Amino acid sequence: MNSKHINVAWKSPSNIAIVKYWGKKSVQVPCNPSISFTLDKSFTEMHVSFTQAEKFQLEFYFEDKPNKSFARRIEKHLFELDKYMPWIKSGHFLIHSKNSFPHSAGIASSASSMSALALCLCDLESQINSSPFEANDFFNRASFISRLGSGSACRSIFPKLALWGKSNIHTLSSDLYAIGLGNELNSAFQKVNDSILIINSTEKSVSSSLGHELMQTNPYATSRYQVAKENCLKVYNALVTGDFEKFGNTLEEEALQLHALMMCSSPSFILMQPNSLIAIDKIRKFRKDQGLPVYFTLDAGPNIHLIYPGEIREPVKAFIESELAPLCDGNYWIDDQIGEGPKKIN
Ligand code: 2P0
Repeated sequence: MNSKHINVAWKSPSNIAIVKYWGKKSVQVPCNPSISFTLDKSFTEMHVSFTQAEKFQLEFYFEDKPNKSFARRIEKHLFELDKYMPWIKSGHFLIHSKNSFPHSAGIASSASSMSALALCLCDLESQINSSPFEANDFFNRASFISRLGSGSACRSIFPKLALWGKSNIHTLSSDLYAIGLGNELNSAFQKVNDSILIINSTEKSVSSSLGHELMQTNPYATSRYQVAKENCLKVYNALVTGDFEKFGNTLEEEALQLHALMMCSSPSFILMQPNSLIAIDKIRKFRKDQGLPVYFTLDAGPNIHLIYPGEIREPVKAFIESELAPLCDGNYWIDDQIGEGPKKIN
């Protein structure tokens, strides 16, 4: 090892799944392939200072304050990476992390934070070994390492569009890392907007790990995994041909199926709230009345992601401000869009 002390920093975005990952096998292997848009304004910025030491040590700060629960998760992840990055155990890590979105926004931050951490680790690795990776190899490895921290994080590594999980869409697809498909997107999807309506900003009532675990006994699991595979193909075809309507119909089907799966799990969870349903109703009515391609999706929580082409931003913004923002917690919504993926901070 040449370097005794190395600082690295990366900014990495969150992503919104079009076809959802819900259900996994051991070691973060998904039960079905998933596809996502990479976001732009919702990101984590992480600074890692590594010093070679006798013994492993971690100091973790979230928004300049020590954060024990996230530190424990990162420590566990770093120990589990020993097989792939043995140098970790002889390092003192000082990590500062912050998100561009408020912690209380109810947005899953594991995708942005675990991908930012993986990028920092792969960057450290190449400097420690004095062997710069080819760009493609670097991002593949970062996606692989991200997946071990949080499944959905492996999709955040790539610009615009990512596919994770073995699928007949693409010969290079893998259960072990995501691949970027941004350059296959039709021009109709180059400027997709994602307006995130914060219906409720409190913590999720079901953790992702419990949600994935509940799929093991869900009576509809087998048919769900088959439908998800087919939906990946449908969505991919719509994305490359520029068919916003076909894309939007599958987007909504996926979101409602994810919530239906949780409703019929044992124990069961209802993660939407009355205002989520009112918003969905208004969105569908607006689409029909105005003839505009505005569709919705949800994560495993009550917040609504409004997905539409950038070209119709003005009328949609007016609709959000008059009809949807009043349904949000403190009228709060996040004005995001499809993004170019992670960036190294110098
Ligand atoms: C997704 N979600 O595809 C789905 C849709 C939430 C709803 O992936 O246990 O935090 O860390 O692998 O990635 C959330 O699960 O789960 C998730 P882990 P993760 O985005």
